[in-house]
Amino acid sequence: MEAIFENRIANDQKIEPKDWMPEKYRKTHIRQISQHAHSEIVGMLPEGNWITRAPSLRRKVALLAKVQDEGGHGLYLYSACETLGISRDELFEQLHSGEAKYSSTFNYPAVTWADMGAIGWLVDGAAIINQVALCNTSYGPYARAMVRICKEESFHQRQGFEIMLTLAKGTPEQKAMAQDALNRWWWPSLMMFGPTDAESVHTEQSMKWKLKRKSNDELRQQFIDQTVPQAELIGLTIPDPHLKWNPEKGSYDWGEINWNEFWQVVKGYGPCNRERISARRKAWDNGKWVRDAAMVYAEKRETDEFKKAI
Ligand code: BYC
Repeated sequence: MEAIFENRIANDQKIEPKDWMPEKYRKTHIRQISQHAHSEIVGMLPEGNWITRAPSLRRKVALLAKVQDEGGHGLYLYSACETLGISRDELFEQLHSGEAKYSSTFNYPAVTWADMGAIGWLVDGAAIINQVALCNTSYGPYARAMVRICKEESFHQRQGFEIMLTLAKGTPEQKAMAQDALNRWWWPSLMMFGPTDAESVHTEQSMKWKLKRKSNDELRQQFIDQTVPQAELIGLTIPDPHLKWNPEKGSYDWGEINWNEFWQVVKGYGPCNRERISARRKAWDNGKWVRDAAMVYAEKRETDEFKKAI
């Protein structure tokens, strides 16, 4: 069994839910896919906060659609995760108890409208770079979910960049607001790629299983190289005094991430960790009557259909 599994991985064939897989492969996928799903759902909160305050109908419609898309991404990912033999109730329990992580970046507040631009441009931009690599991941349901998610993330990234572009071309106050949002979201976006390769406990095994196709540092570098020219194009400055083009490497050198801050946020002590988890718990508790009603209705339909059949 193990030899067949290894052979499939070596030949870039997808592993499907009913295939035999090592227990550690299954658990690692539950960990990563569920944390990814939780990130999408918790990621709705900072932007959801701005839907009622969007500056025009066009902006409101686009932001509403984007936040709904994130909810949809969470649902595809929870479904993919359930194929590994864990229930959605268990997954939510892990999120609410703090056992499962979600992306550190969503523990920062969205304080001005420009943050909607910075989140779309940088956070979704970072997510795409990470997720394009995951379209080719070895577990079939995860890879297929990623293909659709990436298409939607491209729209999100562009709507964010367009907000930043508009603000950067606007009044001096608007440009300052865009710069301030870039200053606050730059480093949290770089942190989304996880610890350095030297510190990453899961990368080595995940690369062998082709769960991860590129390392944390490789993806982070790719994001920086892609994003710096975009900032230059709209006349904004990346808040890193050490950022410098390195012609020999053919990529940017850049400053040190504040890893202490990263781990504090990951461990639950970021600016909004408590607020985010309590919002999710509240949504779960308030939705209980809907889940209960849906279950009763499903049982009733089943009984009715059974009665009709006999
Ligand atoms: N935040 O060994 P490592 C979105 C944890 S949402 C928190 O490198 P791995 C969007 C890591 O879990 C997109 N924790 O781990 C939504 C591990 O702890 P555990 C979110 C982090 O798994 C709404 C420990 O640190 N994307 O697009 O090999 C609006 C050691 O790390 C973080 C995904 O989830 C972090 N940033 O690599 C807008 C992508 N980084 O689990 C946008 C899928 C690390 O042992 N996930 N940790 O307790 C991945 O690609 C990988 O899981 C990571 C980490 C690159 C994130």
